[in-house]
Amino acid sequence: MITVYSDDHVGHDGKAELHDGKLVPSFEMPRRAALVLARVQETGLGPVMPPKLFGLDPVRRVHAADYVAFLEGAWDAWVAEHGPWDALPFTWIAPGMRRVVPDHIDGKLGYYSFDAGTPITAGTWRAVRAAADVALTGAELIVRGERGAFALCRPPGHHAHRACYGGYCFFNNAAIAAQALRDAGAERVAVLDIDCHHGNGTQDIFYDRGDVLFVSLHADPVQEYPYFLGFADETGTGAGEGANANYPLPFGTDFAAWSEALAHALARIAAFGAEALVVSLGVDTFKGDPISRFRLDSPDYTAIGERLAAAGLPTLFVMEGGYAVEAIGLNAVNVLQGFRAAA
Ligand code: SP5
Ligand code: ZN
Repeated sequence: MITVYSDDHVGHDGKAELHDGKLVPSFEMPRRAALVLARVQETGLGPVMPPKLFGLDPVRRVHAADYVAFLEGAWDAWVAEHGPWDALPFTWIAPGMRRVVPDHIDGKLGYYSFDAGTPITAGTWRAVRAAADVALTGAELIVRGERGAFALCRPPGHHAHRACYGGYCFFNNAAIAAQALRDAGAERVAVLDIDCHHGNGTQDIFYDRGDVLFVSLHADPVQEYPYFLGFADETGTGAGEGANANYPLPFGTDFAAWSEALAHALARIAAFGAEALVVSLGVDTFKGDPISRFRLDSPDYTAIGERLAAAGLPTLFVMEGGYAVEAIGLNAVNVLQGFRAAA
């Protein structure tokens, strides 16, 4: 299986996020991608290739133009106002307030975000562009007939909405890839999100569309971030009615229970008649993850890969979360090896 990877992620290097009332070192760090790449190489999963450059047009197929322009200029605007340390928002729009774009960078950060865990740093723009190119290159491999491909994206993407960042995510790499697959001729595309957190951004981007099915297994939002989306009664709207399926699971979920939900998710994907599958591959379901509360173990990831292969679809894996850094390579690449062996 081909892995697509770019070093351009390293400059996205947040110092701190707001966690349990304190500013703590960012869980989402450059070493994550380095360790996944090292594991890809050490296991001989397959060749590693750099991304092609696609520009911003395919990004704007799922993100608002003003949002993309904001991200491009955010670091410079922040530095001009505050100096060269991480840009973090501190206030947001609540119901009853006005949705007007502020002039001031502090207002803009709140306008275009939904949490205080997602710093913008000197290399963020370059990293998010590269991650989109990595996802798009992976999608192109699938279009060209690969059975599976791995887009080793960093930063992750599934929390990013059409015009809003958060949850360590800026561009929604999986959504960009799914849209690219549609634009390349796939009539129906499914996105299966197995990150421990609900893929609120991906869900919202495709919520009113019947051509992209979004299915997510995640910690129940009554207990876990992102709290405000990801409930089981969210089934899509308009043309998208029936093309969204959430499987919220309680803290402490082990592989047996998780696996049962996966069977339901895969049945939904089969019934939908997808021509291609995008997997939002988070491994923060691992029992050792520092910010999550599921109980999956490393060998379970191999079994997940085998189960995904059995769906029989051309499959693009897009890297999302996973913060037990020492185990991230093992867990992520176990999924890919399981898939490759069974495909
Ligand atoms: C891509 C991805 O996995 N993003 C995750 C972003 C999660 N950020 C907030 C995590 C909050 C976890 N809260 C745990 C509280 C423990 N006291
Ligand atoms: Zn996550």
